Amino acid sequence: MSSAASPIRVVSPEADERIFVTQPHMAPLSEFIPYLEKIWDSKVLTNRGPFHRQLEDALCEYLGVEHLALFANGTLALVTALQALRITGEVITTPYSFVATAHSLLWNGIKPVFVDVDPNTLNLDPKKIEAAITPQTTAIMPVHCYGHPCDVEAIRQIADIYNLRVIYDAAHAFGVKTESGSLLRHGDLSVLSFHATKVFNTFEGGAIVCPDAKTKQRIDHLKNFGYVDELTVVAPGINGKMSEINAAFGLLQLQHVDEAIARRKRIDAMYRELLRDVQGIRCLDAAGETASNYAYFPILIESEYPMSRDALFELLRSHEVIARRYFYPLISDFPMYRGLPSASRDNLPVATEAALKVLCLPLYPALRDEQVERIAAIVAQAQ
Ligand code: T4K
Repeated sequence: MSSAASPIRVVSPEADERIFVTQPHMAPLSEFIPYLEKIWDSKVLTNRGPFHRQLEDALCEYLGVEHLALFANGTLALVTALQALRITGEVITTPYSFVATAHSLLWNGIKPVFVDVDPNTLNLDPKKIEAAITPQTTAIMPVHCYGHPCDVEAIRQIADIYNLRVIYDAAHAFGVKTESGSLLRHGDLSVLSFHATKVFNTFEGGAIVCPDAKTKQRIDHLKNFGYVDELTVVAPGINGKMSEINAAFGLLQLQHVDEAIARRKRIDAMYRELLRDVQGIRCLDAAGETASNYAYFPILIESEYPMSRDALFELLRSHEVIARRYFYPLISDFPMYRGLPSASRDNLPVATEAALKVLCLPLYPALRDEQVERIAAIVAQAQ
């Protein structure tokens, strides 16, 4: 459908002006050159070089956490976090996430046990966790989906009672705070992603946030093949290290992240205002955070809306707006998971419904006000 044929009065963008769900925020190239020059001079490209160490310290300070180990990406960080705590058996997790969450369990030979999500936050529903615990359960892996905090207190209480470890997949939760400070301080470990599509990106990258120096040391060994020194290998570790070029870029990006989040906040507010009175469109609310990062703008297309979620998805595409259905399909519907008893849709009614209703609208710092208005107009005027 072309916009000329559409009843919606919106300006048709040029073919090369497609608006994607996100676009990486990048510091000016000129500011990066001095970092590159230093790397070219030193010839230190990787293996915990100076930029790597500086970025770990800078992120601890920015995020308000004690210890942090950088990784080449968030998925390797998740896989290693499970290794660091020697997790085995069964782990309770959410089906409503990016597939890397559950894949990290399979890579460790762990059985994922899917539990349904809360209808308001779309995060793991603590009320449903206890019923899924078996003698094989060793841990819970919740996700702060879209950067909205899980019910960390309720999860902690269950973990304490059943002696379970908690590893948060905090890939979306960079910089998010609650009344008690950084959200990343909850659980035994939290895992971040610095992928190109994230609020803070290092091209590819990730990190594990941990509470004590001993755990960080174990994680540092695990991400470097298990090497302690030239002669000592203490574990079958992996190569999960972040390179100097990514770390240097991260240091520069950190100087610009506050302005990026401020712009995201403005876009989030614009969408909420423009979509407030649109029947059948529900914007997902914050979940008790005192500082948000506005990582995503998910809307839920309810039955009162004049068209289905997929029809709206296609309508937006016809206007060169490439929204995304994060997270559809559910992880539990992919072939390597769907045979698990916990993957049954009857066990996951809230997640199943949310996956059919959700659409993430474009949200990134370079998105202009008039583009936000145009996207909201397409959603508001659809019929
Ligand atoms: N846990 C959770 C909860 C996660 O969401 C993720 C990653 C992970 C763990 C794993 O962390 P990492 O190992 O990735 O560090 C994207 C990302 O690839 C993935 O990192 C992210 N979650 C997931 C939610 O989204 P896709 O398949 O949607 O990406 P893609 O390539 O379609 O990118 C979306 C849009 O972004 C593109 O249409 C255009 C724009 N884009 C993307 C890239 C990569 C750019 O403008 N430039 C780029 O370089 O998965």
